[in-house]
Amino acid sequence: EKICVVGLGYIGLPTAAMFAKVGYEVLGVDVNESAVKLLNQGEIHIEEVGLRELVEKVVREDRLRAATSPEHADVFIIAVPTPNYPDHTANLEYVKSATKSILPFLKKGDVVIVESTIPPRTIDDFVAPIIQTEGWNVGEDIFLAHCPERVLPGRILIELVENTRIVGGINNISGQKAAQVYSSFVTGEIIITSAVTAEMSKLMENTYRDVNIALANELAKISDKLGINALEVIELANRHPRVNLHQPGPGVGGHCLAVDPYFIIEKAPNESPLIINARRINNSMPEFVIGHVDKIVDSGGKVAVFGLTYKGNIDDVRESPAMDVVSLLQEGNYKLSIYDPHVKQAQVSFKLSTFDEAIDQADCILILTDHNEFKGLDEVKIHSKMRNPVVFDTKNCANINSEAIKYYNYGNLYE
Ligand code: SAJ
Repeated sequence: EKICVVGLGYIGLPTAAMFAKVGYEVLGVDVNESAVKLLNQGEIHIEEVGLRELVEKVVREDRLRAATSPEHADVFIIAVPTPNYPDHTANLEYVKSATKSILPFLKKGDVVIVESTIPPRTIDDFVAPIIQTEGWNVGEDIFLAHCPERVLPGRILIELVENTRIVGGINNISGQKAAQVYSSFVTGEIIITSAVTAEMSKLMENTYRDVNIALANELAKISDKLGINALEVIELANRHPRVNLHQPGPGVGGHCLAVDPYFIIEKAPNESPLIINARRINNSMPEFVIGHVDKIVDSGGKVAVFGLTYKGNIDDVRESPAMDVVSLLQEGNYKLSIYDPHVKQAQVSFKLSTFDEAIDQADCILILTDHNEFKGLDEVKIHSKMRNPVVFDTKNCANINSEAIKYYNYGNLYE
């Protein structure tokens, strides 16, 4: 059988490689010509643990190749991005053009699967009608399903195989056909449901996390006002068997949690006040951080920002709250140095410093990301090189032991 995967990003490429590994003939399609060229040489344009080796092998064995347009196949998988427009509604242009691009190559009995994260009802109201324009009876001639991806960057190749997979068919037979496709490599459970339930389940997973983080961030603000150690409260409350408070931080980033809840809000704004407020609270955290930097550092002082990525030990700065904190600091009256061992200079428009440059004569180290490198900082160096040895750790990750360094996290900001 032949599979055509449209979109060779963080999801499409590993998925294509996995199908090739288990014996399908796979064509990967992308508009990015250099990515296509690289792939045909057995190389990859993104970073993911284990992916390089896998792709090299399946390309060498002629089971995976890439092109800029689709071909006839038995299964089509659409894994293109669905970014937000500036007003936060979903931009479905890539889904639309990907779906249109496969139309000339469809034959009776083909299976079409959308993996991209999409607002509820998109399969029924947007994707199916595009396929119907060619005269196909969707659900009878062409089987259509939404199978959302749920993998965590850094663990993609493991989670693709082991996670439970939700398969939402436009009708039952479509669900069954799509489930059969995934059963070739998924060892986790495969659960068949409707397309709209699959769409909503995916969105609620990320919304659940966003709302819970907002609750933790709100707790941090309340505790700050009342002089309570928020981090200790979280630890103790979580000793309850049915409580799982999340961790507060400088905000929520990434292209999933900070984006997906808006897909629900867009469809039912009046019914989503909790989700809307969670987004507001999380978006307000960079200002909360700045408010405290203002208290800790005198005007004209030097702030050493540690960490720019949206979470620890990755190189992704997209939608990162740390980038918002940097913009706000740039507007304020500070000298700034910025250090992130995972970010390359070409990724950002401001100058990056080394650790030594960053802390030199600084008045505060501001930790915004929980990279492993920040978990055991050189306290002797910090103490000797900083003008004022102060650390403000918004991720509660640095283990500062020296009494000579003033250490703040969300547990003692009120001090
Ligand atoms: N964060 C907190 N406090 C916490 C946990 C996370 O502030 O207690 C912040 C992180 O620092 C980061 C953001 O939340 O800025 C998101 O990080 P994350 O690790 O929660 O998730 P992502 O965005 O890397 O990946 C999520 C995952 N979804 C869930 O865990 C429900 C992943 O499984 C999805 O596949 C992915 O979104 C996606 O593609 O939708």
